[in-house]
Amino acid sequence: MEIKEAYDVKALGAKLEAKGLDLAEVAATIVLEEVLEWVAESAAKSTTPFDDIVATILPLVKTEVLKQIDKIDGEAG
Ligand SMILES: [Ca+2]
Repeated sequence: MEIKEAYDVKALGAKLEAKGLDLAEVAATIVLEEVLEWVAESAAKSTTPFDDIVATILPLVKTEVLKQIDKIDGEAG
């Protein structure tokens, strides 16, 4: 992709993507992992037992959301 204007971030993204650096999916995966870890740690520290129940299904949630994240670039993997 040719740069049409100075410091065209979209063009840079396309160049990186062409080299296999899928930033959108990578970033989304990092955010998901950190958020789920944060929720699990919070559930363990909080006094309410209800979020502990939610925490037990987080691995399942993670699997499902990762499938959706993989669709961001329209390609498997
Ligand atoms: Ca993908």
